[in-house]
Amino acid sequence: MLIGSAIITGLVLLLLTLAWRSGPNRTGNERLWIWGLGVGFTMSVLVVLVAYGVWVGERILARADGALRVAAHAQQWGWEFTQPGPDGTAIVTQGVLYVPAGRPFDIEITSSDVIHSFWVPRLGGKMDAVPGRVNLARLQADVPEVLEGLCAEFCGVGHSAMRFSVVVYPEGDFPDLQADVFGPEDSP
Ligand SMILES: [Cu+2]
Repeated sequence: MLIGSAIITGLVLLLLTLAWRSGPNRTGNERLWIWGLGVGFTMSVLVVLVAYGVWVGERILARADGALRVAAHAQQWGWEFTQPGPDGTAIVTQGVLYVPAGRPFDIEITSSDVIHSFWVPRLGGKMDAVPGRVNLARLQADVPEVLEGLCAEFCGVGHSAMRFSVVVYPEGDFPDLQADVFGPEDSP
């Protein structure tokens, strides 16, 4: 973003200099620069950025295609997760979410007290946990690993300790249930 904005700023300054020097009687070449780059280039960049933003936003919308469903319940100051366990039936865990690798899942995000926010930076897609509402996000973890997640909305004195881990396991090979991988003691 820094490089892109530096290039665009440089172009704008160049166009400004051209316009400043030429006065009201512009040559065809200068018109090309001012309209082609000043307007055409800017609009093209904006359209590409907006299209990319819409595409990224669409990807984290839940769809009715039978994807795996899990749930995240936030409260001051911790996370409780509901997900399919080793034998496929639902289990409830504290601070650790288990999801299979390479398969999209929809996560229902709720809160029982104040507004929190579910965020696993490596998976993208940050979603608020709002009392009385169920927010849905679609996520996918591609390879088996353990990811760190956190509350991304200040929610009181225990906010910084409101971390959790996401254990991504190979499909069909549920790992041993474990305690918090990223517990409060790991918080900065
Ligand atoms: Cu918080």
